[in-house]
Amino acid sequence: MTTTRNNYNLCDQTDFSEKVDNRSLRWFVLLVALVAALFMTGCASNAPLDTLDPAGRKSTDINNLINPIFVIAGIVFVIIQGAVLYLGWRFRVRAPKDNEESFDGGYPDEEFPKQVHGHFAAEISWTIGPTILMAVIAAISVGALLKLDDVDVAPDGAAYPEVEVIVVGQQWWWEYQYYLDGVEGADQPDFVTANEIVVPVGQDIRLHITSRDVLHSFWIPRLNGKKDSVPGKTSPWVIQSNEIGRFAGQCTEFCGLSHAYMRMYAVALSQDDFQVWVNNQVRIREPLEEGDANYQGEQIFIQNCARCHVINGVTSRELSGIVQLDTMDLYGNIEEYRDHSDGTLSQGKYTGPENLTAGAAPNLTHFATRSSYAGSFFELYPDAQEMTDAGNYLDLSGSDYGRGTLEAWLRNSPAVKPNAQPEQARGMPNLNLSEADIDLLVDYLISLD
Ligand code: HEC
Ligand SMILES: [Cu+2]
Repeated sequence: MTTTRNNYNLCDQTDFSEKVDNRSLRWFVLLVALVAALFMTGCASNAPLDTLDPAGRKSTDINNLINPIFVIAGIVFVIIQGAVLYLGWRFRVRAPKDNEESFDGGYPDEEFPKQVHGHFAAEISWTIGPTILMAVIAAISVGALLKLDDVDVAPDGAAYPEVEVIVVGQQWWWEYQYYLDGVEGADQPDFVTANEIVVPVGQDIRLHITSRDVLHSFWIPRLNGKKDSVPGKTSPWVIQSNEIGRFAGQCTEFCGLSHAYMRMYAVALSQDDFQVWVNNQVRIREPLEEGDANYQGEQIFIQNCARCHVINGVTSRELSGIVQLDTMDLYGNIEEYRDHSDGTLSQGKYTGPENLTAGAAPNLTHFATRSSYAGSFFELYPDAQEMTDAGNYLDLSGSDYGRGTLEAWLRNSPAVKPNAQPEQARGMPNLNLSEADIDLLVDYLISLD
């Protein structure tokens, strides 16, 4: 049954072409915006988050889920979009040709397609088909999720089966508390580091992810999916890498001002290098003697920095009477705090000068062994990525470093990373140091290998 439409009068010829111009302009703008947005996702060249290039067991599981679903979704997309485009083209409204007679704003060769009502087979198939498809996708998704949630580490052949790490998120950096014999029964970590979580290649490492302040989310895309870091709660997680190298990560739960600058790296070392790294990290420093090259820098550090930062063996209370901030006691619970100079526990919000409600400051005992700092927003060594990927992470502290950026950080850290909110005491404040002191401090910091 075909009818010719002879009362088409939505618009006359001129209106119609104006509409087309307007509409295609709008589509063009939308398309440009879309393409630009796609390109912009590749802009953060210093934080390459690659979800499609798995380097570990868990991220491979995720990738194995993405691929079949992408293929299914792709086929459905092509069929549906193909049909929509074809129908749009096949049944488009045609303007009258010059030699055709137009009547009353109508279009002479317009036809109504055949109308179908209540086609049983069609209705059943477009109900059952997608249902089966969704059921298949659901089944493989749930299977993969269960696999990811399985945080039992596979210890087969593991060289360091007991190592566990408490991961503490805070505004806006990550702390790693290493327990070489597992967290159970241990009352304090063997050492504490920041920004970079170092693991032996090939081995599952059990993480316990938590937060000192607000919600964050721990995500190293090439090694595993995201795990929220929740204050007052500890979530188990596992990372494992099959490759030696450095893998970028990003906090993926919006956590305030500097959320975008809250990054981290996971570094996978050969098993031998990992042991060397551990042996160095547990090392406690000796205070320098008068006459040592960096003695003056260390003194300036103790005066200006030790109220927030710990250097094991140097900033202890016996030496300086300073409150140590490397435990959760002080900041984990702002209703209650412990003064480490005499161990007393007090009620109420701590109001001393070191009241960083966002958490303790990074432990700097082996600062110069890390490739990045301040939430991995700054690289300490410009060629850290290449060196680490080539297995030379342990040699970093002997290579060139970015003195200028480190000076800028000490000169006025909130100016280079939107950080300190004085009324809330988040991040590292501007300490108004003299250039001479900054010089000495940089020399000292870079000596902390
Ligand atoms: C009021 C507390 C406070 C004081 C005092 C302080 N800092 Fe900090 N510092 C922080 C916090 C918090 C961070 C983490 C900031 C971030 O990552 O955004 C930090 C980060 C750093 C880092 C980067 C460490 C890393 O591995 O990420 C260095 C280096 C540093 N501070 C050096 C110093 C020096 C040197 C002094 C003394 C001149 C000093 N800080 C004084 C709180 C403080
Ligand atoms: Cu965060």
